Amino acid sequence: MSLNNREIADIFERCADMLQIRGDNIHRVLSYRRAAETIRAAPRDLRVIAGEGGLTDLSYIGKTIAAKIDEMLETDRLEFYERLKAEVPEGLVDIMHINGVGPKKARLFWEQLDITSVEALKIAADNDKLAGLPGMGKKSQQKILDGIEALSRQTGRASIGDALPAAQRILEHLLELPEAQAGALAGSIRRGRETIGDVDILIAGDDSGPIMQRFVTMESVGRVLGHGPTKSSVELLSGLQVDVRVLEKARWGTALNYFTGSLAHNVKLRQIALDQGFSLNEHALSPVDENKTIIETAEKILCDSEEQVYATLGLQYVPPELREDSGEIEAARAGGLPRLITRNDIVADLHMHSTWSDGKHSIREMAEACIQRGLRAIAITDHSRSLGIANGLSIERLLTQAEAVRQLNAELGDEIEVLAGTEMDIKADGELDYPDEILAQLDFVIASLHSGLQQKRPQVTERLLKAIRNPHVDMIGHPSARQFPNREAVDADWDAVFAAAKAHDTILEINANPLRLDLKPELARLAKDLGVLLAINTDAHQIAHLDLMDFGVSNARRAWVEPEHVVNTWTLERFQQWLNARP
Ligand code: DGT
Ligand code: CA
Ligand code: CA
Ligand code: ZN
Repeated sequence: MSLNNREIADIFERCADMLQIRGDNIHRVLSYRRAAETIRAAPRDLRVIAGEGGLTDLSYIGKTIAAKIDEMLETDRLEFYERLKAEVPEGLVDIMHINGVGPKKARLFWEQLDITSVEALKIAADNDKLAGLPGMGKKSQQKILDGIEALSRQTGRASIGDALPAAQRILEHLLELPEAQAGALAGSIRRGRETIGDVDILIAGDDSGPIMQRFVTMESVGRVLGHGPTKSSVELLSGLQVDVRVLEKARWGTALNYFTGSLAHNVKLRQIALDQGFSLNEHALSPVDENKTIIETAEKILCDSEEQVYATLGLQYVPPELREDSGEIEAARAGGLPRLITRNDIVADLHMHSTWSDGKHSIREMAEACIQRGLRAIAITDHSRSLGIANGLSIERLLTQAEAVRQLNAELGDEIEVLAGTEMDIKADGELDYPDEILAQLDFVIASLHSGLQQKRPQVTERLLKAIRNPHVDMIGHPSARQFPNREAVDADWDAVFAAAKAHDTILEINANPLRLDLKPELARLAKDLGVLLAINTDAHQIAHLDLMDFGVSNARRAWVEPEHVVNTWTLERFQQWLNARP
């Protein structure tokens, strides 16, 4: 076995981790980390790139790193990494990735208690051995135990933010072939789930040979897991698994329906079909006798569209995001499916950052990028003063920024409305980061949890309620503070939070960043059902992030959300009226 892109990236990543544990210069650590990132994102095999002499053309790959890549391609090992392993026990790398640990603490546990594995760390924490170490206490010890538990729950699923662009590229690549008559993504990625087990792609065509050949020989393939005429599977260099199925165009509707799932939705549909005298599978609707056995002599119904499948069963067409057997079939039968929100309904983005805090672009650059994207209103919402790590704004800087935003707004005229806002921290002690008289001077105030995320339910709930009740707070940002892959949502009494949001007319956010997607669909649906206002925002820290809106819209669709429930679908006039009616 020779090393592939992902394995080489992993080795560099581990080198970076070990250097960091050893206490090396941060620039040296970062050079390995960035190289790993570049390699993970590379769409082509490193072996091919190296063969063309193109390694150093990749960003963050200089001569030193390129030489190490060559060494790994030739010898399947890296001497530098072997030497590091002799010095820094490998288990420390796993330890430092536990939520709440990091390189310094990993080193502390190693030096003080000779701990070199996650298991040993868990035993030490269970026996109360960590709490007495310098800079540690009962709380941080418990946090580590929680972190170890979270680690064991990790599933190896990909974020939709990583999987969707890769899947779309493959689909387009296959559709370039004349043999490919039509194509679509299916499975969980079509349903817009926040994590993806594997990517499912369907292609319609009569001659599958060239399609499968093109698929298994793509440059981004790491390993071929199966190669047949109707189904092939590969593992990409990134580690993502992709299945491609080729089928007759005449059966497109039943096939797309079957492979989109979910399994639970399919099972219910099949029962409805049986009740009407048909067996439903990926190939057709086949008439059955009273023993539910297929009547071989009877003519089968082939469906070339999903619409036809649902119509034949007497159902409204069910959008993929709803196919989770959570009431959609009953609603489709009664003609009561929601008119789901779409990207086109969105005319505003009320949460974004600029160079004033931890964003990459200036407020003008962000505003102009939003004009290009057709938005009618945005809010500039940089971090607040206690978030030092994100260069949060002091009161003085906040007020200066608000003036700069209003100036910009005047210059941009009718093209877009730029609101002066803040993403204010709800501090761990429950206090808000700016006083009311300052908040009163802003156009749009977000309050968000960024710290104290491990607190117990009553405490977290109280913090959220206090922010919601403050008349100056217009919206709660990413309310549960979850982050993929390993930061759990806070534990809060959501019934109480939603009731308060409804009572005080405070918006709850659906944060569109694919690493957040917060509120998650289940909670957003509950909030919506209670009449709570929602907003879908990108929380962009750079211009490219403005395009993450689609993920938020999918998430809202999974929550059965209609345009009416979402304030950034409203006309500017209506939204401003709403704002003006607030203190
Ligand atoms: P994933 O990959 O774990 O994120 O989730 P899915 O939903 O993409 O699941 P996957 O890839 O195993 O299968 C794709 C779809 O194919 C699934 O949503 C429903 C359909 N499917 C798979 N196996 C069966 C089965 O045994 N019976 C039926 N009715 N449908 C199936
Ligand atoms: Ca799948
Ligand atoms: Ca699959
Ligand atoms: Zn933010």
